[in-house]
Order: sequence, then structure tokens, then C-alpha cells
Amino acid sequence: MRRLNFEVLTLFPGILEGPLNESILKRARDKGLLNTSVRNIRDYTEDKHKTADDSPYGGGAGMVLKAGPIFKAFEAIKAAYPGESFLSILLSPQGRLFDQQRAEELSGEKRRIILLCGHYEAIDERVIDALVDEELSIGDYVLTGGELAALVVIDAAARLLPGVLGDEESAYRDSFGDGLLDHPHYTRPAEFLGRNVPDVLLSGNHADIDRWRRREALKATLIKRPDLLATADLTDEDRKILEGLRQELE
Ligand code: 4GY
Repeated sequence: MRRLNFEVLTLFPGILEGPLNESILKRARDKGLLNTSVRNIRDYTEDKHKTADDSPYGGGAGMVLKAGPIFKAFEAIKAAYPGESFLSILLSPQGRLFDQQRAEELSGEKRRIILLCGHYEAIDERVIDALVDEELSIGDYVLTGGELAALVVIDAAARLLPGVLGDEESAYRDSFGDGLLDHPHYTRPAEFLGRNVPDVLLSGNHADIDRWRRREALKATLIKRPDLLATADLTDEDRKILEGLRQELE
């Protein structure tokens, strides 16, 4: 059985709680496919005020997460799993962009994955130098902290584990698997606000339906995210369809 193990380090464990305890992630945890532990960095401070951050050397606004408590937290994690190996990831806008390919790789990761979440302005660089294997960004914008990004990484990787999605849901696994956008979907009623479901979807002809869906996926990608076509898994037939679509859309 493939299983994912995450250790999240954060000053705000409560942010992770809701999402890990709902819906598919909750079910994956209950099935033992996804194992998550969320630790509060503040628990690893050693002064009486439990100081986790401090003002930056060199001056300026904002606070910097102190190295000490994070080092202690890493030591505690390593002591809790003797002989295990770890992959530590810092969520930060300075990281490499997280994408479906990285999600697929992480879903097969054997090591325990430490997700380090910064908050406030920054994190002491010595943490990154000494403890962080990889920096990941979920997009080119700045969050108040890495917690939401950590949830995105957990969610995207966990849903790719065999057994996490049920049969009903698992078709959705393919939607980005080939690097294309999804085709349109419809459910009852067949007419809504004067708009009809495409006839082919009511035809019962599954070869036609598959061809229609592929063409619509190619069309959506061409119109909305043409950049994805450079790296998508395309057959010769796909390329012909795309040529036809380009003509039509001119
Ligand atoms: N974007 N992708 C992101 C982020 C918040 C200051 C370091 C992102 O992953 N994380 O914006 N994180 C910052 C806040 C400390 C993390």
C-alpha cells in the first residue's frame, strides 16, 4: 500500500485543521493512506516568552522567524522517527513553482515529508541553508504564511495515491494527467435556461463521446492556456485536431 507521511511545522496549526478533517483528505487519513502530523514551532522555543520571531538584522520592518526553534523542531521530528529519511520543503514565493508533475513525484515519495511554513515576513536564511532540501511556491503571489500552500501540496499529492479517490471521483485523475485542461461536463436536466447538453453526450456512442471530449479538452487548452500545449502529451491525431481548431478560431 502506498502511503504519504507529512510533518507540518507552523506557528498556526489551527489553519491546517479544518481542511485535513473534511472530505477526501479526512477519508484518506481514516484509511491510513495519508498520515499527517502538525507541530507548533512555538512548542520548540526555549525562553519563557516562547519567542519564535525577532526583528531583522540590518533593520527594516517585519519580523523574521528565528532559526533556533525550527532547528529544535527538526531535531524532535528526527528523534521521533529513528532511522527514517526525510525530505524537507519550505513553502515560499522564492521556491520553484509547484505543478502537477511535482505533485505526482511527491505522491510517490517514500521519505517522510517535512513541510515548513513561514509566517510574517521571512525566515532566518540559516534554516534554508542547513535544513531545507527544496523550496516550493504555489504561485507568484504572497500569502500571509505557508500554511495554505502546505495544504495545497498535501491535497494535490494525496489525491494521486491509489485508493484516495473513489471510483466515482477517480476519472478526474486524468484531467490534468496528460497536461491538458478538462473538457466541459454536464448533468441533468438536458435543457437548462434554454441551453442544451451537446447531442453527442446523449447519443450513447462512447467512441464519439471520447473523441468529442478529447477535442473539447484540446480546444479549452488552446483558448485558455495555449502555453500548456508545449508540454502536453499529444498524439499525431491531437496535433491534426489542433490544426483544425486553429483554422476555425481564426
Ligand atoms: N506563494 N507559495 C507561498 C507564500 C508566505 C513569509 C515565507 C507561496 O508557497 N508559499 O506566499 N508563503 C510567506 C510568508 C515567510 C512564506
